[in-house]
Amino acid sequence: DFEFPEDLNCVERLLDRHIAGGNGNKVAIRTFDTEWTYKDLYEKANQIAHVLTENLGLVPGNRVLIRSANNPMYVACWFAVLKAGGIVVATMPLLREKELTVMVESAEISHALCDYRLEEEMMAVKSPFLKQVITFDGSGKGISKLETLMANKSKTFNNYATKSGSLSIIGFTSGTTGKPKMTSHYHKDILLICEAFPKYSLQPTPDDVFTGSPPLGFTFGLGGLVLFPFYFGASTFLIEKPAPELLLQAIQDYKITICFTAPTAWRVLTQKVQDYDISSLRKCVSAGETLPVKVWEDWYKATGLKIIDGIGSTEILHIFISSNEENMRIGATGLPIRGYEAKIIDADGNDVEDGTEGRLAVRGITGCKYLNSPEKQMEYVQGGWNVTGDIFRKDKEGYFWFVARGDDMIISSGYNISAIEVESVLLTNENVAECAVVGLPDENRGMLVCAYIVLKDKSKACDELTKAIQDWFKEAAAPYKYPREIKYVDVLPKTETGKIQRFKLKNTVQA
Ligand code: 3SK
Repeated sequence: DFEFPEDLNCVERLLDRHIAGGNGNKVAIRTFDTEWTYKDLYEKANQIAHVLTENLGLVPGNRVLIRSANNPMYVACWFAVLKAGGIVVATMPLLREKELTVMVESAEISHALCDYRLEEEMMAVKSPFLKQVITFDGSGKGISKLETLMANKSKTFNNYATKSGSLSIIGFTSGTTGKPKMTSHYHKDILLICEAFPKYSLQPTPDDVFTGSPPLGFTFGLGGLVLFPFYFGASTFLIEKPAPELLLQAIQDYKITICFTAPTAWRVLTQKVQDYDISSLRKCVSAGETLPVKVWEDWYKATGLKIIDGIGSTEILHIFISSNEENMRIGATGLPIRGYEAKIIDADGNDVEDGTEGRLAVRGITGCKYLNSPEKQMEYVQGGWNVTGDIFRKDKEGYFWFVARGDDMIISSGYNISAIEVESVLLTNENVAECAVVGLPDENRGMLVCAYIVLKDKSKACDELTKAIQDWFKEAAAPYKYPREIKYVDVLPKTETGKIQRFKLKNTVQA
């Protein structure tokens, strides 16, 4: 299953094959407003590929930025760039001029395809690398520059003859540490991940309908909402602004069978799900952050469905540890999936005994290939193993249990305290809507546990409530873990993929 020919353009497997196989009339993408068949998608991708090569001077190997929310034109542009031999650099729609400039300069981006509704920040980017910025209409209602140029182009295109080891995409890490890195993946990697997580955990069929909230600029979303559905000849439902109510509406009205989203969204979906008929749903996938047991249990009680947790990374491309309904252990992230091995190592890179906490290392069919950063590459890949920043432990049966992000351990008075664990306890308090826990420097204890809390009712914030939460915490978990400092905030800083940016909280406090 993991063998692909040397001559390979991944678009042939994901898209063109369905046309050649007579499935062109099958729906590939739906939104609340529109419906595209595989033939529609194929023809539009071909026309865009013509525009790129004939009007915009794209040559194979050029890097092309795509800036858009999740919509059908985004997907057509993604396929078109690869058909033309370009390399896709997908971005999150909310990025600002400064962040876009960093990407353009570091990835040497020559072309940008941008939804006209997001053009202001894109047009402000000034870089000698960027030769062409062209807008399209992701809303599908009007017409923009790209659509005008597409109008008289042929609906067929001879794909550029890439190799299985040609670069296909460049992904920027989401910046939880504040410093984005450039990861790269080959054409074969795009197909390899389709043989891994979906076959292990989802067993997709052409009848499946995928949906979810992650942006396509995040490889979790790219896999779950484009690569997996199309690899298996299924269809995808895209939502530009995936509020929980819209996800539930889509599941009900469009008979969604597989949904990808993050733990925070699963929590909110649980509170609203009783108002919808979600009987079509058969697989629920969570990644991006560790899934609290309470979220899993509440969703299971409300729906009878077991959320499949998983951990992946932009470096590896998609999920590498997960589970399926047969082997799931509640609270564990799971087992290495087909195509991957994982182990726990200590700070010197030595294997540790089962049950001991340490750094998670993984190797398999895909792996980290940082661009322009040999030092970072040597740091991340040691002896063939990709050493993630996450702290896990493995039990005797081989299950991996999340402990903390590598940088989320708080060492206070000699105790190792997981910020994530303190957060998951706090989340079970009736007053707490959201929280983030960080360690602050402290003369006596080395570090002090500090919780930033978003209250369900912010008018309740007062010293008495702080004392009540602290006393309650000491009953709910080991007292040494209790947050000695509590700060009430209206919102928590998050990346666009929903990860809490704890480093920002630490920086605010130290400043
Ligand atoms: O954050 C994750 O767990 C993840 C999952 C799938 C693909 C990519 C990432 C970063």
